[in-house]
Amino acid sequence: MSKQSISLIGVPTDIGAGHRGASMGPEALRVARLGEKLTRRGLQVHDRGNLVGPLNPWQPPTDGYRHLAEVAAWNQAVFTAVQTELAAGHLPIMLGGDHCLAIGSIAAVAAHCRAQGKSLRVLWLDAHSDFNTALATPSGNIHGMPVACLCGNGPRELVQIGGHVPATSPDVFRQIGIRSVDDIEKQLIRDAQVQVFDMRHIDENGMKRTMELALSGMDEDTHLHVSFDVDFLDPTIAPGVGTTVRGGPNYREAQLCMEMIADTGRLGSLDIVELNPAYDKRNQTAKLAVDLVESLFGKSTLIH
Ligand code: Z70
Ligand code: MN
Ligand code: MN
Ligand code: MN
Repeated sequence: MSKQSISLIGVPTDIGAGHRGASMGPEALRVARLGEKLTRRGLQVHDRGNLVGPLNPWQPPTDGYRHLAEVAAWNQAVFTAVQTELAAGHLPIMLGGDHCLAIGSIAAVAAHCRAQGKSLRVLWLDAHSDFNTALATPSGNIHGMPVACLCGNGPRELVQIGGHVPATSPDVFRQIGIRSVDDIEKQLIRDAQVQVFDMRHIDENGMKRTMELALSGMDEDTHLHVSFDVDFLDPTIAPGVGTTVRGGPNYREAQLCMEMIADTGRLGSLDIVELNPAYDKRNQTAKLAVDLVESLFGKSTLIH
């Protein structure tokens, strides 16, 4: 078998977020040597550089959305870039950037799966469900809405990215680490029957059982996409995010989560999002994210 080809795609945006600074995430991940670490794991790594898009105008929301036109422009670029990499047989890694970029990346992955007759599974590692709508959102920040948009519940400009409406459906998602969901958003999650493994589930069942459940039902035709919001992690180990929410997975739980995903051999694409160097200390959160991504690509402490 030839070397797996990885394409790093920088998406320097904080256009969908409520705090500035996630736009510095791609460079922080490079400074933490993400590319070199994956190369050392025997992967062929191409760094495609950064996508370009509109600057952050830092405006209040209008009609329930903040920066809608700019979010759409960024995601159109993400969609095209991911589509290109998947068509070339490469595994795209988004270096975010705020979580709104998952609209474009997962729309492209879903289109690829439809064309290839593959089934899609999305692991959404996050403190938040990101299932808000214009009516439900307390903030207007679109990084709180990508899952809803991908399921067809959102503005035309975002729901139509990729051309197929809806891009995908709630049944492909497994959300892990969830501990901050708004009231109306909770009802939307229930109505859509999104499978959520929240922190209570992890506390009661352990990360091992949680991941067995979240990864069950996949086969050799499954494309696994991981959308890794760094605020998934407990803020004591990962302070470098815009919104910290206490009570997240600790270092060992996060490692096991990544190792069990690696063991499936099905990983086909990845978003690393919401890393915010403006809130970090000596790039420690970027280094931790890189450490975890190495595990996601098979680095293991196991001897046998
Ligand atoms: C809240 C909202 C959010 C971060 C997503 C928070 C959304 N549910 N925050 N990711 N960091 O405003 O929609
Ligand atoms: Mn190549
Ligand atoms: Mn998120
Ligand atoms: Mn989050």
